[in-house]
Amino acid sequence: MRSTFPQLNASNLKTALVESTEGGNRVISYAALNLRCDRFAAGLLNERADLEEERIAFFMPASIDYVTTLHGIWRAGGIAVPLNVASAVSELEHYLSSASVSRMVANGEYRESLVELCAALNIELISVDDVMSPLISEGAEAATKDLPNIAPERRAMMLFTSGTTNKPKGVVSTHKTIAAQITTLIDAWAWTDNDSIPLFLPLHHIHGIINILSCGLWAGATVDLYEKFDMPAICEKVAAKRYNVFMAVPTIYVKLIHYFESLDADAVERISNGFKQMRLNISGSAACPVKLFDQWQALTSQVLLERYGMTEIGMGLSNPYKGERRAGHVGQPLPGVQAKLFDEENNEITAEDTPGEIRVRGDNVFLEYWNNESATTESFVDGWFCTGDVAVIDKGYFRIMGRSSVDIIKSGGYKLSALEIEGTLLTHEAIAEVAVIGVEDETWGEAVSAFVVLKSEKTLSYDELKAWCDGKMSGYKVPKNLHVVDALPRNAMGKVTKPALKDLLA
Ligand code: MCA
Ligand code: AMP
Repeated sequence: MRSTFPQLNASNLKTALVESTEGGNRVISYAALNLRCDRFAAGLLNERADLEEERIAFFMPASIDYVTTLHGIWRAGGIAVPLNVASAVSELEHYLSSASVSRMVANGEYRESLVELCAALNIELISVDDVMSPLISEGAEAATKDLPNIAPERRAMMLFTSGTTNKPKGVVSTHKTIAAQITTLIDAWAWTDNDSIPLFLPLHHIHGIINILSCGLWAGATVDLYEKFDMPAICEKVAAKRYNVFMAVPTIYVKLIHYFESLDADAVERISNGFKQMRLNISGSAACPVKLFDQWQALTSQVLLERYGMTEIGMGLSNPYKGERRAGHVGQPLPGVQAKLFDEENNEITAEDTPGEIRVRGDNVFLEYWNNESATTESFVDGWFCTGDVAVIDKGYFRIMGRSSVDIIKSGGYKLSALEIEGTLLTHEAIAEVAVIGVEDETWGEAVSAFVVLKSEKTLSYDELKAWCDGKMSGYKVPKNLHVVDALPRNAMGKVTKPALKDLLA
């Protein structure tokens, strides 16, 4: 017997995953994928009965091996720690040591890039083939017979989110959390085994892991895996009417619209017809501007379904599948999710148009921040998780107003900590003081902008800074612009007043 949470739809020989590679497509059915996950789990266990929440990290793009690893760890009783393959290797050290990771799964060039780091941290570096090949000769039966029975309350996954503090925290969810996050979306968005969806988002975040991959596999749909957002290849498949569901962050819809502008009218018509015939297009992870909502509808006839979520809660609010999808709004609580607004004195706000913090309760909410009891306790009030996002209720629908912290930036769907970026920039030998803010941007939503005071006699150009950041932080964190100033605006307490920096730009 093995855990029922979270499960793959094991029913048939239908295609579960299609992996696009340079050499062509690799296709796997549900039955074959299940066997692979079992074998991988058995290989991880080796002689042990249960991994007992051992943390196993993996550094892989979207692939059959990624899914094998994720489900294999779950089936063997471990905690899956998927890492961002776009991370600078220097950024991984914090994730690996704070989670006390003992094994790391990576293949090919990704494996090569980790050899030194894993040796330094005493982490065993393994590949999917290393783990599975000893079992292949033993046949299907041998692989499955000894997998443990996993209680739904057991820890299953750790994702890292940038907090307002310097170091990203590990957000731990259980099998039960993950199952709740998946099933609410299966119901709300009417997933079926007739669905077919492209997956091109990174696989270390809820959007890719839960909303697309896990929902698709739970429903018995077909998920096409792309290593990255390969716009021409994806648009070709859209034009060929391969997909009926499409999920992306607003930046991707902006990029698609720009791409259309570079194509001739016939090509645009083919692709927009491909979108037109879909049953659902979803936008989330960051605010979808009303202008973008309207542009997308004009181009494709699709009325974007906008929803709101967070690493700690999965999805919380959604516009309806059937019913009014209102631009600039994120809808209402999903089935099984409770979401309310509260004021600073922890009083519930029920009046319309009165801003308050969104707080969430339900099986979808994470268990804890790893090894950080105080942060976990502080993020809950009376059992409600405090999101830090401010919203109003406007004619029955939630509308996001912004965040309570200026130190969180959302760029292209990635949540970034201004303080983390500042910490790295401060190690530059020319920089004396620095403040990082997010500045409104049509493509990225917010663009990372750095204000620096230089040490005396030093100079720094934007290109020099960008080159220096290479390898020290993920590319998407690198400031999009640099402002050298004589002094940073500070309040009477000496704290930088970040809103004043935005005023400087205006
Ligand atoms: C890439 N670049 C970026 C970003 N992405 N800069 C700022 N912000 C970004 N998000 C930079 C690169 O560093 C590079 O810079 C240049 O853009 C081109 O990089 P490339 O990788 O080719 O770009 P892309 O493939 O077009 O990537 C854009 C993207 C990607 C597809 C929108 O950022 C992405 O996948 N974003 C989604 C992240 C996501 O899944 N978020 C969900 C989190 P240079 O040329 O200077 O080197 S989960 C969540 O938020 C909650 C739960 C929720 O509600 O979903
Ligand atoms: P993360 O911590 O990376 O999961 O990012 C979660 C954050 O993304 C939320 O706290 C919100 O600030 C933001 N977010 C997600 N969806 C939306 C949306 N539809 N509109 C505005 N902000 C959103």
